[in-house]
Amino acid sequence: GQIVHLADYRPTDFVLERVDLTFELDPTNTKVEARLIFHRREGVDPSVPLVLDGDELTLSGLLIDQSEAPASRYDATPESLTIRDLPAETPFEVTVTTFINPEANSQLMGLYRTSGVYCTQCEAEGFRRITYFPDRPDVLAPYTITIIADKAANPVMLSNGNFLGGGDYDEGRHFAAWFDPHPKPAYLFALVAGDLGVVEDTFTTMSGRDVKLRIYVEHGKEPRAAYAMDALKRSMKWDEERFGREYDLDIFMIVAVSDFNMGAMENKGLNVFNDKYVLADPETATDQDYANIEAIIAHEYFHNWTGNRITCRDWFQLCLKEGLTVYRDHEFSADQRSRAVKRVAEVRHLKSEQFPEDAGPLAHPVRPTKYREINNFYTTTVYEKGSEVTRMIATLLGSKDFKAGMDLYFERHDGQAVTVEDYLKCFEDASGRDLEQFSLWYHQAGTPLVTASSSYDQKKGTFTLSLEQMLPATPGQSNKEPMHIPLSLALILDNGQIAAPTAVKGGEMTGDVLHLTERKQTFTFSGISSRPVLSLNRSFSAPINLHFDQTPADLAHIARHDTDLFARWQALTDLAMPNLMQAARDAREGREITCDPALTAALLEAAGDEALEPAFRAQVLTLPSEADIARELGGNNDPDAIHAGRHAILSAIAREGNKTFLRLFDEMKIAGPYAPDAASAGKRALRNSALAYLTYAEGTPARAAQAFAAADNMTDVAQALTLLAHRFPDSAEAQGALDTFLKRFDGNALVIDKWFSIQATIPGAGALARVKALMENPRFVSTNPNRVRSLIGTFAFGNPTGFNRPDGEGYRFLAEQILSIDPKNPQLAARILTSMRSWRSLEPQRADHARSALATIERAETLSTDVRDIVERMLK
Ligand code: DPP
Ligand code: ZN
Repeated sequence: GQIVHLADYRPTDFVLERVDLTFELDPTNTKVEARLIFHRREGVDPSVPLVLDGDELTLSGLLIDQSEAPASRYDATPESLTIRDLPAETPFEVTVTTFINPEANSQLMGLYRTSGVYCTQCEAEGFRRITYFPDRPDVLAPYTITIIADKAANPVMLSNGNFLGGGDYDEGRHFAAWFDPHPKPAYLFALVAGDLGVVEDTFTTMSGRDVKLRIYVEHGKEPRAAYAMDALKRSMKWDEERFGREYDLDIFMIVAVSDFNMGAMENKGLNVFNDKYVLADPETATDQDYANIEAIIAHEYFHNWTGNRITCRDWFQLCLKEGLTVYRDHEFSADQRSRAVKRVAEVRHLKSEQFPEDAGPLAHPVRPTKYREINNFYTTTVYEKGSEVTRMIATLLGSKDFKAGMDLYFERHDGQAVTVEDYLKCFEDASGRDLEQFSLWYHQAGTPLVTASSSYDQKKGTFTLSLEQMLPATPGQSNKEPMHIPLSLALILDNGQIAAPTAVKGGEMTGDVLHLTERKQTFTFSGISSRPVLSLNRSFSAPINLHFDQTPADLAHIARHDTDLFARWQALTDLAMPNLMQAARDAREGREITCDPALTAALLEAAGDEALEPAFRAQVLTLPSEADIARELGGNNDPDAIHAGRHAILSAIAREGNKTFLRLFDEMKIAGPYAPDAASAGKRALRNSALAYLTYAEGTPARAAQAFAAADNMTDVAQALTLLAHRFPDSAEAQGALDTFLKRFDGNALVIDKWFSIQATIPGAGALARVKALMENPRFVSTNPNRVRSLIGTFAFGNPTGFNRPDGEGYRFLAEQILSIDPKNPQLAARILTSMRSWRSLEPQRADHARSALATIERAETLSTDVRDIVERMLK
C-alpha cells in the first residue's frame, strides 16, 4: 500500500458514460461481464492509456468495441488493467470478463457469501474485487445490471435502481434486470441474491409518488423487521419535512445479513445492513438496540441525498458525506426522542471515542491530506467530529441561513462529486459569512483546549470573561492557527434567571453564542446587576476541552437553574470528575477514598427531580466511565486504581442515596407490555440505574437475581445479567443466570453476542482466562465479525481492568488475535487493533508491555496494509 496524497488529485482522462454488468452467479466461480462505455476527456492525447483498478483479479476476456483485444494492447495484473491504442473516435466500449470466487472471499469486500446468500460490499474500494474498473468516487454513471442464477437457490435477485424485468433462463436458472438511472460511483453498487424472506410496505412521497419499501431478512425473522420498517418510514417523512429531500426511485430495499464488517451500507436503493441494526423484538433487543436501529436506518436512508445524489470527489472528502449524514441522523433522533438526552448521549460518545483518538497516535484531521489505507479512515473523527463541525456551522449561521446553505448545496451540486470547499462555499454564499477561519476545523487535528477565567465588577455591573485557546500538537501537525470556536453561554443570576447583557465588548456575540476567534480574547458584558454564574459551552456548542475552575457551589447552581438541560448534566459531570480523579489517585496510593457530600446531594437532587424526564435522570446517575476518568487524568494511568476509585465513589453514593434508589426502583416500574418508545426506555434506564446502586449498597446478588427472574424484556434481562456477572462473577446466581440466558436464547446469534460481551467485560484480571475459555466454546465463530467483536473487540475496548493487566498478558493475547484475524479479514483486524490507541497514556510498566505487543505485530512477515498502517502509526 502506497501513500495517497490529496495534493495529487487529478480528474480522470476518460469519462465513463454507462455501465452494463452481467453476473452469472456461482458460489465458487461467478462470471462477471462488464461493458463500459467511455469517452476521452477533451484535450487528452489519444495515446494516453486507460488504466482500470483491480484487486486479486484475473482477466479472462477483453473486447474493445466488441472485438477481441490482441494481447499487445493491454497489460493485466491482479491490481490493474492497462489498455493502450484505444480508438481515436470516442465513445468506445470496453468489455471485461472476470471470474471470481464469492465463497472464498473472507474479507467481506466485493462479492461474498453469507449464510448462503450472495452479497456485496464495495465501499471504499471493493468494486475492484468484482471487475476491473475506474474505482474512484468521482467516476459516476448509470448502471444496468443483469443477474443470472439458479432459481431454486436464489429466488430473490436484487440490485440498485428500479426493476426492469426477469424470467426463466436455461438449466434451472432465471434472470433479473435492474436499472439505476441516477449516475453513481462504483462504491454504491450492490447485488444481493439468495433465498430470503421479505417485509413489504409503501411510502407516499411529498409529491404523491408511491414508493415500494422492502426489507429482506432470513426466513422466519420477518416479524423482527417491523421496527426497522417503521423507522424507515419516519426517516423518509422527516427528510422531506426538515431538509426538503424526497426519495427518487420506485423502490427502496434493505437487506439484513449476519456477516458484515460495518454497521450498514447506503448502496443506492439497496441498503445492506448488519442484521444487528435491523432485527428487533422486545424479547431479544434492548432499548439501546432499538435506538441504534432507528439511528442507522435513518443514517443510511439520509445518505440517499448526502452521499449518493451528491457524492465525494475523492476519499479525502469522506467527512463530506459521513459527518453531514451523522449530523442529520443525530437531528432526526433528537426530534424523535428527547433532544437533551440525545445530546448527552452524543457528547458522551464523542468524548469517550473521538477525544482519545484525537489525543493519540491515530489523530488525523476531519479532512485528512494523506492515507495509506482508506478503510482505516472510517473513524470517529471523520464521522462524529465531522458531524460536530456541521453542527457548529448551524450554530454560527443560525437555523435560517444554515437551511439556505443546505438548500443551495442540494441545488448546486446535485449529481456531482464534490469537496469540503464546495460544501463550505454554499454556506458562505447563502449567509454572506466568511468561513475561512472556521474551515480550520477540517484541517487541524486535535481537540482544542479552551481555558476560561472570569471576574465580576459589582460597581460597574460588568462581567469579564477571558478565554485562551490552545491546540495540542498531533502527528504531522505541530504549529496550529487559532480556530473559530462558537461558545454558547448563559450568565445565571442568584435567583436562577438568565441575565440579558446590555452590551458585549471584545468580540462578536450572536444570540447566546460567543465567537472565540483569537488565541486570547477578553469579553466584557455590561448591565449585569449581580455576580452571575457562567454556564459555558452549553449544548456542547463546540467539541473542545474546557478548563474553567468553577466552585462546586457554582456548578450546583448551573445544575439547578440552567435552561439548557445539557448544561445541567455537564455541570453535574464537572462536579463528579474531580472526585473520581482524586479517588483514583487515592486508590493508587492506598489512601482512604472519600466522596464529596455536595456531589452526592446534587446527584440525588437531580435524580429525584420529577420535573426532569427519567431518561435525563438516568444519564445524571451514570457517572463518567473509567475511560473518561483515564482521559481526564491524562497520563501515567493505572486502570486498576481508576476502577477501584470509581467503585468506591459509586458505593458511597449508593449508601447515601438508598432511600431515593428504593423509591425510584419502585416508581419506575412499568405495568403492561413492553414498548420501545423513548419515554418507556427512559423509565427502564432510571429503574435499572437504581437497581445498580441498590446492588452496590447491598453487596449481595439477591436483588439483581430477582430482577433477572422477573424481567419480561431484553433491556431488563441484559441489565440484571450484567449486574450479576460483573459484580458477583463467582456467585451461583451469576452462573445460573448466564446458563439460563444461554439456554433461552441459544440459536439467536444477536442475543448470544450479548452473552459473550457481558462475560468479556467482567472486570478484573480473571477476564482474560474467561475470554480464552469462551473462544473454545463451539458458539464462537471466528469468521463472523459480530461474534469476534462481541468477544475479542469488547474485551479490548470495553474492559479496562481485564485488558490492561499489569503483566501485559491482555496485550499479548490481542496481538495473537490480530495476527490470526488479519489474513482472513484485515478490516476487522485493523479496527480491533485501534483499541490500543491510548497505550501511551498508561503507566510505564503497562506501556512497555503494550509497546512490545505492538512491536510483535509490526515484526510479522505478512501483514495487511490495514494492520500495518495502524500498527506503524501507533508506534511512531
Ligand atoms: N458508508 C457507510 C456508512 O453509512 C460505511 N459504513 O457509514
Ligand atoms: Zn454513513
